[in-house]
Amino acid sequence: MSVDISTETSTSQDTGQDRGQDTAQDTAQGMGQDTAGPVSVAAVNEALDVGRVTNPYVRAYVQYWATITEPARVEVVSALDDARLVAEALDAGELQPAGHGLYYSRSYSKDTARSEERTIVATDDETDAGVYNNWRRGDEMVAAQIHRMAGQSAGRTMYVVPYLMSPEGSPLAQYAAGVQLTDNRPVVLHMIRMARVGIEHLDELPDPMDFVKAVHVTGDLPNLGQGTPEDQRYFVTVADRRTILHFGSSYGGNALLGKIAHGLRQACFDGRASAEHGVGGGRGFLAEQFMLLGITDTVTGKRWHVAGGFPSASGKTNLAMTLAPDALGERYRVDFYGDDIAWLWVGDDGRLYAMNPEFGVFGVAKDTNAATNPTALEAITPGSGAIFTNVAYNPTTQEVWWEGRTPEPPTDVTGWLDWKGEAIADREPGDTSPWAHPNSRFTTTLANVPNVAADFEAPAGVPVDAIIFGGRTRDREPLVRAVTDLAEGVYDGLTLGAEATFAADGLDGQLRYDPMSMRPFLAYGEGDYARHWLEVVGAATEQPIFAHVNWFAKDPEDGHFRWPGYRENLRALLWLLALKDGEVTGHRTPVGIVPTAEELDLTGLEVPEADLEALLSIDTERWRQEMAFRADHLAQFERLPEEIWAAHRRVAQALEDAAETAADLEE
Ligand code: OXD
Ligand code: MN
Repeated sequence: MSVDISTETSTSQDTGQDRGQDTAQDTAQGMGQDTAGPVSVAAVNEALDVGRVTNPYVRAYVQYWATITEPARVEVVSALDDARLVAEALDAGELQPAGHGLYYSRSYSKDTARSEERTIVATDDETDAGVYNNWRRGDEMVAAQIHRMAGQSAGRTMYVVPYLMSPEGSPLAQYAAGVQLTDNRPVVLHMIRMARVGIEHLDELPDPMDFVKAVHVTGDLPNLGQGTPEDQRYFVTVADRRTILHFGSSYGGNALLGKIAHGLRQACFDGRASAEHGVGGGRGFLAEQFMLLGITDTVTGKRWHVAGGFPSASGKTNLAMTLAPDALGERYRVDFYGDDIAWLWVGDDGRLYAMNPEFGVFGVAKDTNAATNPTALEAITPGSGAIFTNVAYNPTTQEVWWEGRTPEPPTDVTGWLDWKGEAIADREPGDTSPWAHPNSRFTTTLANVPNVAADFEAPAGVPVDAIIFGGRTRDREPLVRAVTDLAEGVYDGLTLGAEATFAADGLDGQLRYDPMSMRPFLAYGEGDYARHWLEVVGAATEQPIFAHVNWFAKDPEDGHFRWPGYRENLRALLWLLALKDGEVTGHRTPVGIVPTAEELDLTGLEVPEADLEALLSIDTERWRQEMAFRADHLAQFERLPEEIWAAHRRVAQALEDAAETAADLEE
């Protein structure tokens, strides 16, 4: 695979090495003065030499962007630089200590989340436009970003961060290499936790041009007009040039380019394009916002792997990092692979495989506690190197806190600062605004998670037995419904959504659709994406079972959650895997197979009978209402495969038949 990088990359191989006019001051390793002018060509070359960057395309790319963004110096980093960079960031006040080997960072207050409306996918092919991907022309967006980024790194260091978004030796490693340029040291420290960082990861590129060019320029955050008509920010993936150009944020979701921009958006595009290069038996691969876990039955020795997508706030991270419920813990072991991204492909043996391209977890802190996610808490203990962002912080005691960490905030508020850095003690009486930002985060490596799978870095990935989708719905969805037909499974993913949380968000009970939980990350049109899904998974000789899960059903009378959730959710997955293995049969409904009450292992768990009955049944009327919304949702997508429409019609017809039978019985 190689791509034309001429528009972004200087073709000049001018090393400038013997011009001799540069002093050691403005050369490598960040030794120059802040007042220094733009780094010279010779100084960039020296930095690249010191950083052992020999790939001429990487060198030309760095030179080109240094000319545009005009940093004062350039430094090539590797994971081995972490301790030094942490010390520098502490000295500079970019990080603050949060206990032994733990760090705290605070962002600019208007820069705390991804901005979907400022995020663009650009290509040269208009047919890549989808409903959700904010498609624009490549040339237009490259020119706009060059204009925005010009001179914007003045006085700063441009860090060159070579990275790999896959385990070393993965069959998809060719799509996983990238070089992020960033003028932000905390971003480098996050990248070191979230990706495999170091030039050695790029040593084995099949083609020296096979790296994603990922340029991040922070910009003058207080003056970017965030959320106003004058908004200066743009987060652009020029997917057909394998180039990412993000300007105007230091928040992880916008600034850690290996993660969302490369790991999801670029990889979504590459996954389809890679079919031409024979990947996945000529079908390519899928890059999905999926968690990935392993379950082992220690009695039978059976081992399964489950991948799945959940729209935000539907419990994906908690499920990804779950342990078996206490009552089943002797028998079942749950292994963690990943909480946010999985790449899936069909291996040479015909099985569907998955791997987590990331190296760390960038988790939402809110509501993370010993009950919801004990393994996350263990992954951020002293010495783990974790970085907390936008939580509440006490500089005196070096403690951090977020809503839901403990039932109540610390009673002694002395020294505590909220996420904006304002003293809690100075708050007006009655001020109940959160101490931590609702999107505050912790960043830690996968290896810190106590139940990380022994083979989480295995180059071959792991075979996938089940693909689950998990929405957040209060009444219509049962606890789990299995789907054994591929097109119906893909259809279910395309109609995934979370219920509007406030009346203002939408109609009562109506979903905000989030196909496969990929709405903000799709690189091309939804119809073509559905086709790619059918082709990749359809090529597997052993089909995974699909399922839809819902942990959020409520009793309409008093609003209590019918299912305890969290670690108990494993019971639904165990039933699903037993169904796949032919050990249970469930009962068939128009929308899939649901467990019978006897089949669900409820050892050590009390679920009131009325709740259980509701959890394992289908509300046909509510489903019929949903089908009309689904038809409108799907009708937006161009080139939606006929197989998906046929699946929709089958489910709709089965619901009509069920309604008729129910009416007949009533008569
Ligand atoms: C996200 C994330 O924004 O994973 O989805 O951080
Ligand atoms: Mn995510």
